[in-house]
Parts: sequence; structure tokens; C-alpha cells
Amino acid sequence: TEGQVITCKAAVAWEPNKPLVIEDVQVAPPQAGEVRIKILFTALCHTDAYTWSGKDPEGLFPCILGHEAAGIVESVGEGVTEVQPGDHVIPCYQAECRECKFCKSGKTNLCGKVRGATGAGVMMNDRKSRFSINGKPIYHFMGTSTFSQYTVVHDVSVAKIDPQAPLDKVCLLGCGVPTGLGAVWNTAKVEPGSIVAVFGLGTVGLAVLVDLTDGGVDYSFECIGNVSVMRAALECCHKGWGTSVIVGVAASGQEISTRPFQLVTGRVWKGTAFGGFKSRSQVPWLVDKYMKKEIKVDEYVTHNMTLGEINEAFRYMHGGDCLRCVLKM
Ligand code: NAD
Ligand code: AHE
Ligand code: ZN
Repeated sequence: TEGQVITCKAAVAWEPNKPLVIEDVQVAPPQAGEVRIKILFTALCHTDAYTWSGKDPEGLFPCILGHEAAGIVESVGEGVTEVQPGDHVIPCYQAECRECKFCKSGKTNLCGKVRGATGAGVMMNDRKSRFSINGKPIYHFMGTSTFSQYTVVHDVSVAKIDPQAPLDKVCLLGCGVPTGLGAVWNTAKVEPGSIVAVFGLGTVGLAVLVDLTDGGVDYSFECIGNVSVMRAALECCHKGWGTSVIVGVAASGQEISTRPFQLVTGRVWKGTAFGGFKSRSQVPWLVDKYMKKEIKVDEYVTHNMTLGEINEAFRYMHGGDCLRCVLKM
């Protein structure tokens, strides 16, 4: 298949909020600096539903959503040296080029190299999509588009992982699990013994918290995408040092607010993308930690379904008993 167009199944979002349609999609070969991946398993993340809803200012249609997945490299374009066909990989929506000013700063995991193209739903080389249906281009999403049996990504967006790792589990290391872990380890840098509140798992109310905690929590995390809860999460922090981390993604047009006095009196408001992890460097390390049973992943998989059942899988996602649904491609 190397160098040839592959026709495969993909779930296409033709329009916001309309059911995804399983289509035969043409996937062009990878160009210079690109990697074509056979996706074996993808999970659904709340962010896919967010963009699908039409509330993402960067949302483009028609597109192929999906960004939490694992697969095997099918072929690579010119100049790609770090992965080769057969390698087991996790696509990384947060790239890591190690050359741009963000990567070199040592202060952030955000990478600037391909962000413009991925936000525009195209590949950087020619600002075009590698996906089409009968000649009509279909946009990429987050530089990953994993709701397809084959996808093309930039080489700076691929993490090569231990081939022994179960792909139906470690696909979760493409987004949800690292985001939560990294928000605690990298962004907040929570110390043992700290008092922490997590909003988005149905935690206790603000007033009760503050009573219980003698002045507020040391750290809080908003994992919903609700701007009122973001305010509550900041304001339940302790005067002088409490830090609140925004993880949730809020809809287009939404803004956060609080009295500046909350910050003047020492509370800190931060945010995190992919938990602050450097993707290509640290996703393989997270996989190794999982293999050594140092971090939990299996516990988050509550449902297993197939690509053809993706619309039903999204309905489960919005239900109360679903954490992550993993689709077999
Ligand atoms: P999810 O739907 O599985 O979890 C959200 C939880 O919040 C649910 O359990 C829901 O019951 C709860 N909730 C909703 N409204 C609430 C309220 N008012 N008070 C308390 N709890 C409430 O979603 P997820 O996949 O875990 O993602 C969570 C958020 O994080 C989403 O906004 C997603 O887009 C975002 N996200 C951000 C990053 C990042 O890098 N910053 C990465 C992954 C996900
Ligand atoms: N296009 C959206 C941005 C959404 C967003 O903030 N995405 C997170 C990852 S969510 C994964 O589930 C992120 O990494 N942001 C940093 C970046 O560069 O996109 C919007 O609302 O505009
Ligand atoms: Zn996600």
C-alpha cells in the first residue's frame, strides 16, 4: 500500500450535530515529514463531542474527528527518520518539534510548528487535506483524525511506544489520562498532603468545601468546561496560595470572570493542555509507567464498541456510567 491511495472506512462529521456517517474515504500517501498510521483503536473524548456540536470556533466541516488513539505506522513520507512502518504509535494532537520557540523555552509543552495547519484542518506542506471522498476534501481535526481506519499526521505528532503495550488500553494515553495526571504533576505541582478539589466528578459544593478546609483548598481543577464552575473552582482556593487549574474546554463566546481581588489576594489561575506533557518525549514514558503498573488506565475503559457503532458510543459518553468508550476500528 506504500505510496498508494488507501480507501478505508471513516466516520465523517458532515455538519455540526448531525449523526456521523461511516463513509469510504480516500487517504492519500504521506508527503515529506508525514506519517500514515493504521488506527487500531480510538476512544472518544468530550472534546470530540464539543467540536462536533458546532461550539468550537476552530471547528470545520466536513471533517474526521478523533484524537485519542493507538495504531501501527503503515508508511512514512520523505525525510521521516524517527518512525518506520510497523512501529506502534500514539498520535499526539499536541505536537513536539523540539525546535520552535515554545519547545525550546522549557516552559511549556505547546508546540508552534504545525499548530496553524492543524487548526485549519490541513497538512502543513501544501495546506491541503489527505482525506477525500470522490475528490471532495474532508478536513483533518486536531492533526490526528483518528475516527478513520487510516490517517495521516505530521511526524512531530507521533509518539513511538512499546510494541508490547495493549493498544486497546494505551490509546487513552493520547489524551484523557495524561491530561488529568499532568494537571496535577506538571501544572499544579501538587505536594503530598495538599487539599484538592476536583470539579467534574460531582464533588462537594463550594461553601461546604471552604468550611471543611479551613479557608479553602490548596489546589482545584475544573474538568467540565463550565465557566461558572471555573469561577467557583478559583474562589474555593485558599487566600495567599490556592491555585486553580482550568482543564475543561468552554464553548465559543464563553468568558471567565471573578473579582480581581481574588488574584490580588494570592489565588492563582492557570490552565493546562495535555497536562503539560511533552508529547513525543513523554507519551512513551507514560506507556512504560502503565506497563510497570505505576499508573492506571484500564479502569477508565467502561465500554468497548466498534467504529460502526460510533453514534451510539457518543450517546453512552453523555450518559452517567461511561468514562471512556474504546472503539475497535
Ligand atoms: P466527561 O464528559 O467524561 O466528564 C465531565 C464530567 O463533568 C462528567 O462526569 C459530568 O457529569 C461532570 N459535570 C458536568 N457538569 C457539571 C457541573 N456543573 N458540576 C459538576 N460536575 C459536572 O469529559 P472528559 O472527556 O473527561 O473532558 C472533561 C473536559 O476537559 C471537557 O471540557 C474536555 O473538552 C476537556 N479536556 C481538556 C483537555 C486539555 O488538554 N485541556 C484534555 C482533555 C479534555
Ligand atoms: N479549538 C478549541 C481549543 C480546544 C482546546 O483547548 N483543546 C485542548 C486540548 S482538548 C483535548 O481533549 C488544547 O490542547 N488546547 C491547546 C491548543 O493548542 O489547542 C477552541 O475552543 O478554540
Ligand atoms: Zn481529548
